[in-house]
Amino acid sequence: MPSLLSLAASALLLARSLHAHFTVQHPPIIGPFNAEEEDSAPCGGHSPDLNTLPANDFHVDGDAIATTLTHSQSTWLYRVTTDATASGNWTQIWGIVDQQGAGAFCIPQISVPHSFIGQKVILSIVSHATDGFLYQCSALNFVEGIATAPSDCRNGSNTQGSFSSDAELTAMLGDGPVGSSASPSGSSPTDVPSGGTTTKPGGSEGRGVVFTVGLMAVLGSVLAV
Ligand SMILES: [Cu+2]
Repeated sequence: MPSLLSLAASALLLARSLHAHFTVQHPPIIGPFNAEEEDSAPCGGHSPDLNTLPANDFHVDGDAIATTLTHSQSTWLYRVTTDATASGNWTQIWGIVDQQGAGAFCIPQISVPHSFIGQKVILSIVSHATDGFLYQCSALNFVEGIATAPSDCRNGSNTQGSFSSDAELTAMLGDGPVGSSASPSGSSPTDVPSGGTTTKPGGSEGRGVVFTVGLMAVLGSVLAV
């Protein structure tokens, strides 16, 4: 007969594994997904090798990143590197986004400079939420053109996004730290922005358009620096 302690331990394990932090629907991740390792930089517990990984086409004039968050708030960093083992040299490909509300969250048309065409990279998606920093990766081939947003690019009825800033996330660019080992306890990792445009999901299609137009302006300023 199992002891009370082992029952409690099992329950705790189950609760932990059910708490997925965040998952990625598009593009396909370097997997398998492991919630227990998701706080391990830069790829949620995986040690990628660009030389052997199959890569997914990502269109430079617009392609989607779709995630699902179990927390009620996160800021997001989307960064890429040509470093084969994802050990540094990170470039930001989109502005820092603040997500309010748990659930599906998709940026339908992320665009990058044409100079990226032909590059094979590791995309690292970093979430900064209430329990710290979380990571997932995907291997990408940047290709010409624009993609139609996949069917799994959608937004929950409760989620909204706006541009924000997050000094701890931007510190992970360039040859800064690949990830943060900062303990989530003690500090308050969530800074709710006071300014910026906020788009409300009034149907995923309309929202996508608003988001894209707003992001274009910010992308220009980010990449012009
Ligand atoms: Cu979490």
